[in-house]
Amino acid sequence: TLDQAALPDTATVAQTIRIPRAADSHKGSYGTICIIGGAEGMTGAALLAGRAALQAGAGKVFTGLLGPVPSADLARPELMLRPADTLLMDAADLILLGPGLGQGAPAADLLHHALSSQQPLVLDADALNLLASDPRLTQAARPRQAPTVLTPHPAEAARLLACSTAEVQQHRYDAAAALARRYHATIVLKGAGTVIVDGALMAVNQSGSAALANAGQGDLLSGLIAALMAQGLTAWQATCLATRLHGCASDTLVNRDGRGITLANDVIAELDRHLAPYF
Ligand code: NPW
Ligand code: AMP
Ligand code: MG
Repeated sequence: TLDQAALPDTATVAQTIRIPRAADSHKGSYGTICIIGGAEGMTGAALLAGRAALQAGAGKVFTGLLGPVPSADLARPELMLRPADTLLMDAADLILLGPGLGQGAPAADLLHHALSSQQPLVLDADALNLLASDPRLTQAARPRQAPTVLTPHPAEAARLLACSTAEVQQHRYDAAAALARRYHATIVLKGAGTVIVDGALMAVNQSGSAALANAGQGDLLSGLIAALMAQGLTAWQATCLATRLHGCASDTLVNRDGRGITLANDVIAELDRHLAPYF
C-alpha cells in the first residue's frame, strides 16, 4: 500500500525539489506549468487544477481556457488566464491537459500538439476521453519518451479499454496495468483505493473516502500531480505523494468538521498542512 514503501520520504522529496529554497532562487526555479482545459461551463475545472498547482509550490501556472476567459480567478489572482490557443505550450516544463477540456476539434488539436511534444504530460478527464475516441491521438501517444501520466476515473478507464466500468472495477489492478503498458505511461486509476502503476511498480492508496465523491476532486488532483512533477519529482513519486496527500487533506477536514463531505476548494486550502513536512 501507499502508506509504506511506495511513498517517497520527506528528506528525498525536499532534496529533489530543493528545499530549503536557495536564497537567490526565483519563480522560474520552481517549474512553469501550462494547464489546458476549461471549455464553456467548465472553467472551474481548470481553475481548481491551477489553484492546486500553485498551492503545491509551482513557480508559474498558465491556464489556457477553451471557453470564455475571465480577467482573473478572483479567489486565486496569482493564476494567469489565457485563451488556450494563445498559450505558449512549448515553453512549459510540464503540460496538464484535460480538466473541463471538452471534446471538440480545437481540444483534439491541442492534445495532438501536446502528445507530439517532448514535454512531460499529465492527461486527465476529457483528454482521456479524446484519446479513447480518436485513433490518431492514440498513435501520437505511443512513441512518447517524456514522462506521461494518465489519471482516469473508472468510467474514463473503461472508455480507454473499450470495456464497461463494472469490468474495470472488478479488475482494477489489471486495468491499470493494461493502460500503463498500452500508453507507456504512469496510471492513476482513481476511486476508492486508487491504483497507481508505473512500469513494474504498483501501489494502492488508502487515504481519502467517499467524502471526495463530488465534482472537482479529480481536477484538483491533476494539478497537484503536475506541480510536484514540475518541481522535479518523478512521475511515480509525484502520483503517489499527490494521491496520498489529497486523501489525507480530505480526511483531516472530515475529522475536524465532523462532516462526511469535503469540497475541492477546501481540500486545496487544507493541503498546506500536509505539504509542510516536505516543503
Ligand atoms: P455512473 O454514474 O456510475 O454511471 P464522465 P465527468 C463514472 C469536467 N468537470 N466509480 C460514473 O458513472 C471534467 O474535468 C468540470 C465508478 C459517473 O457518472 C471533464 O472535463 C467541473 N464510477 C468533464 O467535466 C467539475 C465512476 O463516471 C461518470 C467513478 C466530464 O467529467 C466536474 C462521470 O464521468 C468535472 O470534473 C467511480 N469512482 N467515478 C467544473 N467545476 O467545471 C466516476 N464514475 O462522464 O467522464 O464525466 O467526470 O464529470
Ligand atoms: P474525478 O472523478 O475525476 O473528479 O476524481 C475523483 C477523485 O476523488 C479521485 O481522486 C478519486 O479517487 C476520489 N474519490 C472519489 N470517490 C472516492 C471514494 N469513494 N473513496 C476515495 N476516494 C474517492
Ligand atoms: Mg475528473
